[in-house]
Amino acid sequence: MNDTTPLPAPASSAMVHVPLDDLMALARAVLLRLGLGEAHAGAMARVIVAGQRDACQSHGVYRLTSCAHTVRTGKVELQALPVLQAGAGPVVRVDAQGAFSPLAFEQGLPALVEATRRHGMGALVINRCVHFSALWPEIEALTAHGLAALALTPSHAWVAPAGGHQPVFGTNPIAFGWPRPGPHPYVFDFATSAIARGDLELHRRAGQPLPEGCGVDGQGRPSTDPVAVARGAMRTFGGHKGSALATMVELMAGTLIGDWTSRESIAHDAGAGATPLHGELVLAFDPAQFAGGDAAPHQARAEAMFDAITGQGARLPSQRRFAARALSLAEGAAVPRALYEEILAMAG
Ligand code: NDP
Ligand code: PYC
Repeated sequence: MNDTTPLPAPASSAMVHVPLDDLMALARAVLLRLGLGEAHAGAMARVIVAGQRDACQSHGVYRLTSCAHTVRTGKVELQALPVLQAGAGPVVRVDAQGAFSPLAFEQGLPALVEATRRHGMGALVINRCVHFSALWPEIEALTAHGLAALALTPSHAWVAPAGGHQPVFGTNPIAFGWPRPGPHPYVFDFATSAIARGDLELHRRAGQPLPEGCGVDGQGRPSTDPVAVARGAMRTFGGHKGSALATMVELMAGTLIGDWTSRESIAHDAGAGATPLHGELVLAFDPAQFAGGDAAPHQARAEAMFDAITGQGARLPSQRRFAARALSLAEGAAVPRALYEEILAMAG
């Protein structure tokens, strides 16, 4: 959720601070109890706990509740293991076989890095995955190898095109990363909708209205009621520009990779309210090969640009996340108390 769409911060007494190892054990226990295989539970817990650690409330431990609902609908494979297809070319494919996506990404990552080193550029195509996660953990896994990266994925058709009011697009996130000297890469990761669906759900759970401009009700009238917007349509960010970016995500991470668009994902869902089922496209670029020689001076020019941004008091994307991460590593991840209790109950 960006600075223009704030959900009022809970009072500090409404938060508990949970050491990251404990939160990881709790998330794994919940996922195993839901019937997921060991490998899936581990990969999913890593992504979910990373979200909470970085204070990304819409993609942190709250996701355990929607994973549980998805399992109950029967719309996800609990044990199926990803099937990797990596040849000598730049495109690495992983068929997630209808299971959750984090394990598919983890299994494709080494082959993607190898293909990128070999060809200068590589693509990871993940097919048939149930996708609930933020994209920045995947981007950071690539910048850690010194690569630039771009990730795209559709979701369910919840979002109307600019000028219309019938859902066509998913919330379709786009994430980008650029490796930097020091511990933190440059990373942005955002939904192309005015608000992520996860944030809409958090507003609904908290009984809070949405910020203006996030969606319309079933009659196409602007609304700030999360329930009415969930029944109507969400809006893209930035009008026709967000609408075009959302279209690109449907094409590049849907039809291009032979997988479902958000419309097909929601048709398959048939009102069950499960997490979307579709594909994901992750692209990686080796700066050493793209620069056409020594990349170091060009990296230095990128650093000069970052300095020009922060030098005037503007912040870089992910700066808030990295600050939250440092705090969580020192004090444990902050989790809303009511949510923590709900998750403890889920773990039995
Ligand atoms: P936000 O609007 O919260 O943040 C978007 C990006 O902008 C972040 O990188 C954020 O950095 C940065 N940012 C925010 N405010 C500023 C600022 N003032 N100056 C500079 N940068 C800023 O993201 P969304 O709510 O749109 O998306 C949240 C998450 O939801 C994403 O991780 C996305 O991947 C996930 N998502 C997943 C979907 C899926 O299908 N799997 C679908 C849709 C969304 P920072 O974090 O540091 O604030
Ligand atoms: O927050 O929009 C969202 C979302 C959709 C799928 C996973 N997260």
